[in-house]
Amino acid sequence: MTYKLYYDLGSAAMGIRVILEEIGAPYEIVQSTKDRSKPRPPEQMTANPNGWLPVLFWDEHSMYEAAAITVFLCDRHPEAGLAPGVNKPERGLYLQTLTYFSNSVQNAFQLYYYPDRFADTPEGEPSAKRRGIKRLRETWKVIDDQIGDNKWVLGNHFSAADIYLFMLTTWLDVPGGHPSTSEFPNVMRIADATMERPSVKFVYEEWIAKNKLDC
Ligand SMILES: N[C@@H](CCC(=O)N[C@@H](CS)C(=O)NCC(=O)O)C(=O)O
Repeated sequence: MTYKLYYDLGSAAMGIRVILEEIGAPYEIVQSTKDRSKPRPPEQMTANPNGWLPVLFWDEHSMYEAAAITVFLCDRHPEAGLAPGVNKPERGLYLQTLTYFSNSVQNAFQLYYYPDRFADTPEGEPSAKRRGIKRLRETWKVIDDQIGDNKWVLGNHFSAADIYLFMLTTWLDVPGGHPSTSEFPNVMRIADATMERPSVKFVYEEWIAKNKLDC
């Protein structure tokens, strides 16, 4: 069985690709786009009428939502050790953090990147963007405090939550007014450590080169 991942550089599909690399599962990439002005493959739109990435296909099934795909893949491949099992004490924090990333941190990014979804006139969009930037500061601070002195997001063990955190930090648009990770030293420490993983270097190489990030 080969997973099929609908993908674009810079999209939330990148974190899922890192997870697939860490798992070592066979997968293929289907090039799509996060650009809403461009057509997306019809089978992607059928699986996810919202039109956004990532979408994962396997056998005759498909699903979307990056956090849900993360949980799904890590549970299907426990040998990769990317998530605490259902009876482990860290399981609650794992699910809490992924859901918070998806519901709150990503929502703050959406206010900034897709302000038309939050304002009913073009005149309202700058206000939505500004609120998004403030919300980024608020939500990243909650995560930074949650991490505290932990080595990784969940404590002593690397997990898919660290990959998800790293992916979210790559969306910070500092020239556009977003906070830099240097405002959140615990987040920065984990993002930097995650960037050292071969899976992350492999998946993000092109993106890092284009965005001139230090690696
Ligand atoms: N809640 C979704 C959001 C995904 C999302 O916003 N994807 C962006 C790229 S990171 C996208 O495909 N945008 C194009 C669109 O919204 O049409 C998830 O976490 O999977």
